[in-house]
Amino acid sequence: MALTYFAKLQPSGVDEAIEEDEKLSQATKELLLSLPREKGWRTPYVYLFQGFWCQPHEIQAIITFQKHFQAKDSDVLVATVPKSGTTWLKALTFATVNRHHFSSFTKNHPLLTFNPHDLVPFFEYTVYAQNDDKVPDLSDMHEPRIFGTHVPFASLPSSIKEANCKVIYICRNPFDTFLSSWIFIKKIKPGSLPALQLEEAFEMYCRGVIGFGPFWTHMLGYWKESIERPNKVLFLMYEDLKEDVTLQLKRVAEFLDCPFTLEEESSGVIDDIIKLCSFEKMKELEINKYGTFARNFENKYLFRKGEVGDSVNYLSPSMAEKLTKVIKEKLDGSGLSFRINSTLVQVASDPR
Ligand code: PAP
Repeated sequence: MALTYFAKLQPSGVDEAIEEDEKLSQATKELLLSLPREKGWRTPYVYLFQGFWCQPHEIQAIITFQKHFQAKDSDVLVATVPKSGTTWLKALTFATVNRHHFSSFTKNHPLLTFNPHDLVPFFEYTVYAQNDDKVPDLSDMHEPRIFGTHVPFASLPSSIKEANCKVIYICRNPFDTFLSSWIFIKKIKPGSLPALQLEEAFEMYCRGVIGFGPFWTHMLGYWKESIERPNKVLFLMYEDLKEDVTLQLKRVAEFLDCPFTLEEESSGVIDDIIKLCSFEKMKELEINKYGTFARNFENKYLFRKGEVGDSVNYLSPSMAEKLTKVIKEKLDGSGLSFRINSTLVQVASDPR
């Protein structure tokens, strides 16, 4: 594969940051030495692990996840490429699945005081973020358990693939996903690392070098599974949610075997959930203005603009053209396409 070949051309050797990292086991350090690596977005390097690019701590956590996680049939998994609408979908899923447990969507609802990432934990950043010797006991978790992950479908533990648990995937057009990632990482990156310039980050993104990328492999993995097993994987689009969130939320509830009743619909339950999870509402909550995620970054950075097509304000015509080509080439024949903002399409087809 061209990607692997390129990565192998990079100088190999010891990464000092890895050597001194006490949170990484010796086994992980040795594994990292054997993997192709490239300059990272947020860490000095990302490593090509099981066919996707990943940061060292995540690789260790994913190995623990693959080794120990036992899926239950009632589990729900929210899966995404980073910056595709994870926070939004986690909130909508949590509020929908647990709607009978809370008497109000405006008072005392957990989403008013917790960030969605705290209520729907990521396997790779939260659940299995500790060393292998500290594997959490998940048997006491309230059911249905809802988890989040950025791990590509092919690398999910076999128990998830084999159990009757459900996976909801949200996909976003790569133009906006790229932009959202670049801006987010610029804000949260440690000061010791120089910020990636837009052009450099864009080149890396187009080659697939970004956390959990290439983006096309990630999307296609879940896309194909959603076609082959529509009861297992529901494939959603961020742009569709922005256009008609009611329709998409009803799809989610039906897929999870908890459809909204006519009575719920007429009494405004769907509207209440949508309002509670809306960008405007979530952005203004104390927890999302001043809280932090896993002591890693401030929650406020998860809520930027929440719009479709903002990338048109950042990408040059030649960049838009280049990414359009990459998308066409990589997704060709798959049936997966994006209703990209018309201005972007115009820019991409009119290189000056
Ligand atoms: P993550 O992968 O770090 O969890 P994720 O939530 O997937 O991030 O993506 C963040 C994007 O979703 C941001 O997009 P932007 O940079 O283009 O603005 C963020 O604004 C947007 N977002 C967050 N919450 C919502 C929401 N409730 N409704 C719509 N968009 C949202």
